[in-house]
Parts: sequence; C-alpha cells; structure tokens
Amino acid sequence: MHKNWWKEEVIYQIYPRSFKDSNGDGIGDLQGIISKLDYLKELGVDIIWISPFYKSPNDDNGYDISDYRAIGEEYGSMEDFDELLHGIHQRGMKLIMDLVVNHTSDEHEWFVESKKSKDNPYRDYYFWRDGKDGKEPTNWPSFFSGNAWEHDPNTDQYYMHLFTKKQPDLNWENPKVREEVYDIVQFWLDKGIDGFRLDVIPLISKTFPLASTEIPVFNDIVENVYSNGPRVHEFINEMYTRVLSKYDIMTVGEGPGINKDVANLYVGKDRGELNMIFHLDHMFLGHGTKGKFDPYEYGWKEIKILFNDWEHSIGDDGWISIFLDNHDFPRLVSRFGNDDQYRIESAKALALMIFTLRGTPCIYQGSEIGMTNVAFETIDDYRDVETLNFYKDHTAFDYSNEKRIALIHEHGRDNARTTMQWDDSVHGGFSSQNSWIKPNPNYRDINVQKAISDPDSIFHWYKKIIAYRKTHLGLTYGNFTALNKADQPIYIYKREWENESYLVVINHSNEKQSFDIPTDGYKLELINQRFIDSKVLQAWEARLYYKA
Ligand code: TEU
Ligand code: CA
Repeated sequence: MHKNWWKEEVIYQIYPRSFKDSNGDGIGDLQGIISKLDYLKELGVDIIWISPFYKSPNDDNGYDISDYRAIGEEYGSMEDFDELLHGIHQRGMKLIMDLVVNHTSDEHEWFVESKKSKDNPYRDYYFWRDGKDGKEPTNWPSFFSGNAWEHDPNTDQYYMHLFTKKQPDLNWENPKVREEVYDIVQFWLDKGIDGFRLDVIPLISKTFPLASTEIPVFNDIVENVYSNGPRVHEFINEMYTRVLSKYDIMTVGEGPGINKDVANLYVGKDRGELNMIFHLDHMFLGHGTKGKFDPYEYGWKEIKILFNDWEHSIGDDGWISIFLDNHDFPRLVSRFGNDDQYRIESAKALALMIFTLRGTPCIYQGSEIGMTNVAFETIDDYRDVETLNFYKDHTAFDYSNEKRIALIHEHGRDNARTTMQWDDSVHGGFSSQNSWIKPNPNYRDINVQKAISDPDSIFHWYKKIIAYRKTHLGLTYGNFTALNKADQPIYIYKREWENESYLVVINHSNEKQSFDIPTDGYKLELINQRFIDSKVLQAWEARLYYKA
C-alpha cells in the first residue's frame, strides 16, 4: 500500500457563501473564513476545500466562472486570498480549490467572443450546432431541468450546456482550450495552493457524433452519454503530465458517472491522472428515472452493499474519499440518520463510519455540529437554481406545488446551504444582518458555541475520532472486510494492517439490536453513547474496538 499524506489527512469542505460573513453584507467571504481558521484547527482537520469564490454571476453560486484569475468581489480581494492561504499554511493546514473547467459562465470573455459570430476565433471554445428539424441538436436533458442546448438567435445555432444555460460546456477537443486550462491550473499552483477538487471531471470528453439518446433514466444518461468519454483519460493525463505532476499536491475528482468498475482508470496509482475521487453512487441512491425529484425508496442494505463493493473494487491500486454530504445534497444526519429523536447519536454513528471506512474522510461544514435539513414554507425562501428550475418545470413534472415543496424539503441542495450556525444570536452568528439565504431556525439550539461548551457534543466526538485516526494508521491503510450481511440492521466491519485490527459496529436503526459481536481479544476504544450491554446495541449505538 502506497503511503501518501492525502490518504492520512481529513478534508473539510467550506461553501464560502454560507460559512461566515465578515463585512455585514449577508454573504460569506474570505475574511470570514480567516476568522474561523482557529476553529478548524481545533477540530483537527487538515485539508480545507473551499467551493468556488472566483469572479462569477452566481447563477450556480460560483460554479459558473467568468474570470478564473479573479476573486469574486463579494468574497474579497486577491490580498484577502493571500492572507487566507498564509493563515491556513501557518496553522499547518492545506488549501485545495475547486477547478470548474467542464464549463464556464456565459459571461466569461471566451463565451462573449464565441457567440459573436460563427467565424469568431473563440467559436470553437464551446459546442455550437445547428438545430435539427427545428429543434435542439439532441434530446439531452440538462442536470437542471430542460434541454441541454440553448438557441442563440444571433447566429441561429445552439450551444451545449449540461447544467444551466449560463454554464456553456467547454470544448476540450480544442487544444487551445486545454492550454488555457493548464495556464489557470499553473497560476493557482504557483500561488502555493495544495491541490484541486475537479468539478464533474468525467464530463470533459464528449462522445461524437453528438446524438440523441433513447436511454430513459437520467443517471444512466449521465454515466453512459455524458461521462467517461473516449478521451477523458487522455485529457486528464495530459493535465497531469503538463502541470499537476510538477507539484506535491492533491487532486480529487468529483465523479458523477464514475462507477466502481471504471474508477481505477481515474485513480489507479500508476495512471498519472487523479489521486482520488468523490464518487456519487451512494449520493445518487434514490434518484429515480427523472433524477432526484423523481425519487424511489432505498435503505441501509443498498448503502452497505454499495460501500462494500466500492471498498473491494478500489483495492490497493486506487483511492476514494469517504463522505455522506456536501453542498449538493441533503444534510447527512437528515438523510442517512435520524435528525429528530436520535440526532446526536445518529450524527456520531455516521461520523464513526466516515472516519473508519477506507478512504480520505471529508466533512461538510456544519455536519460536525449536526446541522440538519431545513423546511422553508415557500419557494421564495429557496435560492438554488436546480431547485428553482425544478419548481417551474411543468414539462418533465406534473406535480402540485405542495408536492414540489415537499420534494425540495427532502432533496433540495439548499438544505446544505443555509448559513453556518456559530451561536444563538440573531442570524446565528453568521452575519450582522439578513443574509442571502435564511438560517435554519434551529440555530438557537444547534450552534458551534453550544457544541464547544458541551463535552458530549457531536463536535467533540468528531474532534476525538479525528485525533484517534491520526495515531492509528491502520484506519488509513488497513484493508476492509464486511463481517455481516447487508440486510441486517447493523453494520459490522474490520480494518486490519500490520499488527493492528479494528472492529467497527454500528446500529443504524432506531431500535435496540441484540447481536453476537466477535469481540474476543478486542478492547472497546470508542463508543458514541453510554455503554449498557455488550450484546445489545442501543438505537444508533456505534462502537470501535481495537486489538494490537
Ligand atoms: O455537481 C455535479 C453534480 O453531479 C451535482 O450537480 C449533482 O449531480 C446534482 O447536484 C444532483 O442533483 C457539481 C457541483 O458540485 C455542483 O454544485 C454544480 O452545480 C455542478 O457541478 C455544475 O458545476
Ligand atoms: Ca460578506
């Protein structure tokens, strides 16, 4: 097993718009993050991944970039960035940035030029096609409702946008585009950052000819039409060879469409591509034919089968990150735990899973204090373009507004984007005034100030297991063996490395479960609630046993 710092360390994701506002405009910013670096250091995290804060019209909250070398003015200045990077490094932590190069904003100068005329030198930076029979060139659905092509009356052609129409897809077949991207990557690496999270990287190679598909299920279209195109590995390898390989950095690819059978083509140790991936197989569970707003029921059996299969298919050759939420998905304690009767116990149990499965753990801001989903009354309180487009989409969905709101409550991305809950003061300590999005009303009860003062809080549990992991390398490098059947209500698995052996037992149910756990020779090291009976696990009880 190759040893690497990015396998041993813990990632913490910041969504900058919602983390901390320092200047009272209701929008999170870089100075706000700087003011919380000591908090992150106390938690014990190592690698800070900040979602995009480049210049952007914020159609998709920064995942639509109009200048890759400029800081969005609402986030601060390049001097603020330099101070942030210095502050992170001074505390022995690292910074990775979000590289969004499958598409740009339609306000990027390249696209402004490209759309001017068919013979503009930038025309080929994007995908332009004639319509077909008076309609879009293909029947491809956008991730964010509607068709993936937008008509431009000026040149009477359509341009491709797999996301919103303000996010035109870049044409990676064009070597000039690839050179531009490598320059951007080099610019930020020369500033001293420690790596990148590569947004939707499997989508950068399109399959030609661009043709309509008969595939009915959206996620299958993502996997078989949009992702894993014929030149994807050539492009990533070229980026690696030309620029990434010249620095001691970490790269993590966000992988919609990457399944366990193709994963090591992206992260195999001798592939010269990426260090690891955020695969989305578990995150897309429950996404039905038309995606997340067309849900199907699933449970822990499917979750565990998926985690077991991924652990075995990655093996010693590749590497993944382990996470249960981010800015695109509901809060982990609401989705996978019980954010009502067992919020604290289930948040701790899920944390133990994240830190003991095999892969680099990634925490999303606020999960360390058990922040939950939100249920705003009206669509007016929602901000996410995916949600707002869905609410207006009467073509793909013939739902009542009540049903739409109910689905948004359960699956919407704003669940993860309400402002960070620092204390019980007005606005939850995030800002001195109303913010771009309302806080979750439960900030009075769930907040950092309260968590830090309570030794039994979720925060202190995270802190404790992060510290434990650092002194027990078997939890990083150990192999993984599931010890019980996936259809049982508890999850038991083992991690073994050299003379170390770890046994993890998690009751992921709301009921007591009696179980004959093979603990002989092991010592109980961590437990997320008061120990009552070695053979009976209380609701959401989670234990870690160790023997050397
Ligand atoms: O997300 C891509 C992606 O897979 C998600 O859009 C996910 O499929 C969707 O939210 C599920 O409904 C990345 C970024 O993380 C996301 O915030 C951006 O909106 C998207 O790419 C476009 O850049
Ligand atoms: Ca601000």
